[in-house]
Amino acid sequence: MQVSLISTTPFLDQKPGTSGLRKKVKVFQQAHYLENFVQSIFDSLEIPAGAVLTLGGDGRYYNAQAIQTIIKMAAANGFSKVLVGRGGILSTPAASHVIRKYQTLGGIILSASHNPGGPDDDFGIKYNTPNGGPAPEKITEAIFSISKAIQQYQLVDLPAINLNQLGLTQLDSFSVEVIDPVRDYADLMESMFDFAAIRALFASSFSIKFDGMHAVTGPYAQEIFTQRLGAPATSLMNCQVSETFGGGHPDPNLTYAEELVKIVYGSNAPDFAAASDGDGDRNMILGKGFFVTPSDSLAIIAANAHLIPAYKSGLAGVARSMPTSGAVDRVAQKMNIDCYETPTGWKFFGNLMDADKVTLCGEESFGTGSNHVREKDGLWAVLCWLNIVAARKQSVEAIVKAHWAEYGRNVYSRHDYEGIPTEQANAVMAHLKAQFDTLPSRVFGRYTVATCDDFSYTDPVDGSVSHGQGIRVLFQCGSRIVFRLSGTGTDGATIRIYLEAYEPDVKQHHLDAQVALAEMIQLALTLSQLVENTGRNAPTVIT
Ligand code: VG1
Ligand code: CO
Repeated sequence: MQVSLISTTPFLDQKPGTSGLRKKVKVFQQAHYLENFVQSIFDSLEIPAGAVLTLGGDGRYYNAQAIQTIIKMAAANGFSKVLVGRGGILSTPAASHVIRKYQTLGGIILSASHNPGGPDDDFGIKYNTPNGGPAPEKITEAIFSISKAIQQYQLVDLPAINLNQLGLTQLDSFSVEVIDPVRDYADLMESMFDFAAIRALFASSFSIKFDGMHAVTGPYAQEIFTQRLGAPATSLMNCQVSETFGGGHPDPNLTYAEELVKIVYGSNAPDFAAASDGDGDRNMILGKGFFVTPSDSLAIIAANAHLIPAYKSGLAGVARSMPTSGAVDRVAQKMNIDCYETPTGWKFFGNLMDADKVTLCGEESFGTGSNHVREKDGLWAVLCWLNIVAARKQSVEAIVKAHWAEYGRNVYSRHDYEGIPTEQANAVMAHLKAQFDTLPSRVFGRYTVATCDDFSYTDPVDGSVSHGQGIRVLFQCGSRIVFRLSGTGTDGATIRIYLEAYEPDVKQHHLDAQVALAEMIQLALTLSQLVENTGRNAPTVIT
């Protein structure tokens, strides 16, 4: 195999964000742009003889071309084999599983997750380490610094691989194996959950609706829900994978999964409904006319984990991202296990899981997962809920309300202001920081500020420190407001405001979160001067 060295010049914007490098497709299509980043990943690694790379993406526009390029570069950079999902497709949790199961030297995942796909929309790429998890900051920083100095990349001129044909293609000492993207993952799920109980539930009058949002989980849902668990085909919607996600925004929340939400709040609603995102790592859980807040979902899965075969011997500990509500902390306290608070992004959970400090983790952004892989996992979360419903023989709403009655309710909401000019968003954050010294002890209606800061995290396993992870305003009553700038968007800046208040009184638990949090929502706008700084008077998305 003849390795060609191609001269290039650096792009200075290849800094990975919360979850890899995300840019418009048009940016990735510039000559050398993808190659520079991939070479920077490879240059950050020691690639031993015999190394195997896992490769796959969420199937969005530009996935297939990028896969062919990365195969040629992997061959040139000394990998002996690439494992690639059929059609170049692997959900993010399935990719994590493949990396772990076949002990590959990590993997490259092509995804912009919940961001829209298509020629004018988004593409993304990230490297996952051999534990199956997103590269930690010290590696993403190394990749970024290599990308700023890169002079050349390497590739081998191979014929295009037929990605639709399962099996091995040998090219000299290098090979590509196209694997079934679904089977290994479905087997893993079957080994963890009580499929017999869920099958019996589906055979009763219990009905479900799963919305694949035209994204990567469609084939996985077909295999798991209809083939293995016997749900009728009508239980699935939007499960045909499309490069543009059917022109939609594959983000499973009350705004973007509106088709499913209408069904759930309509007449003849199913008993259970769920959706997942572009790359299959997020989930939304709904009952009949009822929405489960992701932070509550994590807490409820933790509290009921003993009902799930994989966790019946207990949990080592739990972790949540800082902006995620403290509902799971209350469960951990009662179970007498540790609860860790990390910055936003799954890359911070990996060390805790590798060190056996935690079994379950989650984020308020519709991400829940466990140590079965090192990514959040949408279908896994759906199966957790189905297993719990089957074991408790109660509705989703009854399970959530019983949980609140026992632990109190952490009333929670997130308001996103998307597509704000960067200077305006920075002004909002700067205005907040400027008040750090004067806010403590100030009284705003029923809220008195206790402390405020910009969250920092010290990894308890390797001691690495991450600063600037979100502004927290903590009130004396335990309520709090968090302000963060998104690290996954590609259009200007997105300000996220996270609001949380603890309500122990069962008589108040029926209240809509927006009503219960109304005074705090107003206070968040007053403190941040968001309307004055941005001219926006309503959030783009409320979850
Ligand atoms: C968002 C979420 C974060 C999540 C990340 C990746 O990041 O808030 O919790 O880990 O997306 O999820 P940000 O920086 O935009 O707030 V995924 O499903 O897009 O890979
Ligand atoms: Co995702």
